[in-house]
This record gives sequence, C-alpha cells and structure tokens, in this order.
Amino acid sequence: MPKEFFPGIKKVRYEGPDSKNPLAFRHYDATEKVGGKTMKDHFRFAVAYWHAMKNPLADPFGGGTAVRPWNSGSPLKMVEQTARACFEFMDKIGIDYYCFHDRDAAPEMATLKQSNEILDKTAVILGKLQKDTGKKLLWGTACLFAHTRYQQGAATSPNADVFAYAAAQVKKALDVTAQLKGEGYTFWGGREGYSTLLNTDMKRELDHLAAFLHMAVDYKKKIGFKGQFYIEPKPKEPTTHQYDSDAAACLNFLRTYGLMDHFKLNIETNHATLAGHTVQHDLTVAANAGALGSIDANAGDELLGWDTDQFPTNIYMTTQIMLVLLRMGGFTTGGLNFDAKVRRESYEPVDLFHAHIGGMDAFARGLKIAHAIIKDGRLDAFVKQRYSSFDSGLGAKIEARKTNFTELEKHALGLKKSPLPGSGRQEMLENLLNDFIR
Ligand code: XUL
Ligand code: CO
Repeated sequence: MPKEFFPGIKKVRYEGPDSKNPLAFRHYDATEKVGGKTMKDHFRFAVAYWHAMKNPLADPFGGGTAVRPWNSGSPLKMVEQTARACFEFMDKIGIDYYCFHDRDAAPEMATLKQSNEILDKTAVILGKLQKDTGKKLLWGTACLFAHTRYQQGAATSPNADVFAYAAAQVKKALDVTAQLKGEGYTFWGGREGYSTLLNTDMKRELDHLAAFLHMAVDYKKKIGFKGQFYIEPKPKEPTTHQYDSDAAACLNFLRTYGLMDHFKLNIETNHATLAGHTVQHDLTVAANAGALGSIDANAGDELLGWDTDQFPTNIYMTTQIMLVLLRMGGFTTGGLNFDAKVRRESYEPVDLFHAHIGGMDAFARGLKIAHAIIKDGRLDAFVKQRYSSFDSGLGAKIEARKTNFTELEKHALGLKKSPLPGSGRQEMLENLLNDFIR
C-alpha cells in the first residue's frame, strides 16, 4: 500500500486574497474569527465519501474517467486504501468531518451477512483512523437506492421482503454510525417515490415509510445512539416524484406521522433548485420550523436540468445561505457537507483539492459578507419597517388573534382611501447586497 495517495500535495494553507497559488486558500482561514466564532466552527465542513473517494465520474453517455489509485485490489484492500486516502485528503485540505453511505465505505457483497461482515471490518479501520487523527463522522447513511432490489423503493417498495432488507441495512448502518460516534444519521429517500401513479398506492407507501422511520427511531433509542436524524428532501431523480420532495413536504410528512420531534432536515442546494426553489427558500422553510439541521453544499447548472452536484462557487448564493444560517444561530449537530463531485473532465486526484478549496473559499466569503450585512443592519431594518403596521394598534391585535372579521370590516370601512403598502424596494435591496460583495 502506498504511503501517500496524494503525493506531492502539501497541507493547504491560507495565503490571503492575493495568493496566486492554486493549492492555497485565499479566504478560508480556519482560525479566523467572524462574529466571535472561528470559520472552522461556523462551517463544520465535511467530505462526502461517495463523491470525493468513490465517484467514478460516469454519465449516461460514457463510463467513469476518474483516476483514483485507491479504488483497486481485493474488497478489503480497497476499503482500507480508500479509508486511508480519505483521511489523508481530510488532513491535507483541513476538513474535520466526513459522511458516508454503508455501501461506499464498504462494497455490497453476495449476501447481507457478508456485507455486514466487511462493513464491521471497515468500521474498525475507520475508527482507528478517527482515533489517530481526531477526524469525526458528521453523519452516516445507508444506500437504499443503488442495488436492483431497491429499483421500486426501499421503505416504499411494494415488496415486504425488500422493506425488511432495507430495515436490516439501516439497522446495521445505525450500529456502525453509533460505533464511530457519528453526530447524525441521514435518510435520503433515493427511490422512495414513484415512476407512475398507475401502479402506485401512494397512501400505503407513505404509511410504510412512516412505519420504517418510527422503527428507526425505536432502534436508535434501543442502542442509545444520540446523533441527530435528518431527512434530506429531493423532488425527483431518480424517480419521477419523490415523497420527500421539498422542505415543506417533509415537514408535512413528519407532522402527519408524529415524527417531528425526532428529525431535522438536511437541505441540499441542487435538490431545492430541482424542486423549483432557491436553496435559501428551503433553508428558510426548515429554519422557521426549528428543523434546519445540516446542509449538503453544492450547486446545479442553470443550463442542465438535473442534479449535477457541482461544487459551490457562487458567492451571491453562499452569502444568502450564510444569512439564513447566521440568523438561525449556526449549526449544532450539523455541518456543511460537500455533496458535490468534480466534472467528468477533471479526473485527476488534485482536482479534488481545487474543488474543495473553491467551495471553502466561496463559503468563507459568503460568511464574511453575510456577517457584514447583518452587522450593518440596513437590510434587517428595512424588513422590520416593512411589517411595522403589525407592531401596534390593529396590526398587533391581528397577530395576537384578538380581533375578528366584523371589527376589521368596520376598520376598513372607516379608512379615508384604499390602503397601499410602501414600495418593496427590491432593486434597492439588491444593490445593497451587491455593495457588500466585493
Ligand atoms: C443524492 C444525494 C445523496 C444523499 C445521501 O442526490 O444527495 O448523496 O445526500 O444519500
Ligand atoms: Co445529498
């Protein structure tokens, strides 16, 4: 086994905005404090094992292009090499957390028993690496969408044996996540939806999904796992419609089935845009419900209509994400997981560094800008003023639910002219935002 998987690449350092070194940070300085908290603590960045380490970079028209020397050899050798490559990468890029699916940490074997055995061995390897380096698991998850048995869903499969198999897989993934002291566990319903309603009993499938998640909550209690459960919304792809389509749909599902106390949401940029929302929309919906837990940071491509999972580079977007996050008071258990892959053309290991550096720098700038906007206060003051008619008098009575239609009618009849709100000043506010993006 080679001593290094990224030979010739040193630890990436902060060199300041004028640096011309492509393997240096220009804006992300882990120890710099913004608003009393280090950048490192604001973001809690994580490496996504499945993309950074395992994605072959295939597309529907051609096979993988990625050069990943660690993805070779017998299953166990590959597992160990990949784990070591991931920890070397985390060390060199300066990221403390990682996230994995059971089946990217270890491959699926011929039987469930064998898959569990290799996953157990993998957990020992990862546990040792965590102990030696201080790196941590942000969240674990189970891949319930790649194998052919899950072609028609896992917890929403029409087949009870498939449901049981998925339950067994999540049970094991929870054991391993707990063993590795994961700070969370994510449920992304990869195929929990339908391709056509002609063959689908939607109500029954949703009831099954709820039963599955209740059993997961019970098992979590049984093993004493303290990590946070997340649901990750996505509207479609691979299915035509996924039940966890957006933050609002997830919250409705959780409330309907009495699961609200046990789950928060893991919001992913490209999933929100596929749902026809901006990411700040879905973040805000989640935060308003006290349910914004974690973020899968990436970006889509405006010209392509699918989940391209690109690295986030747009400072306007990172600023708006950080505005929501700062107003919420920041992460507790969650973090910013780069659920993003390099382009098929960027096939060399060093491209993983460029991609993460770009994402971390873009978020560092977004953080500083959002902090400055909040400190400046004009944006918040404008919004406050916009609703000020509800601060006293009749408006305050409406908010306190101390009035009724009869009284409101009397008030409306007494108005001297038709009421009109002040200008929304969208352009002025867009200019204000742009003034901070330097
Ligand atoms: C798929 C996706 C997943 C989840 C974890 O679009 O985002 O990688 O984050 O299963
Ligand atoms: Co994701």
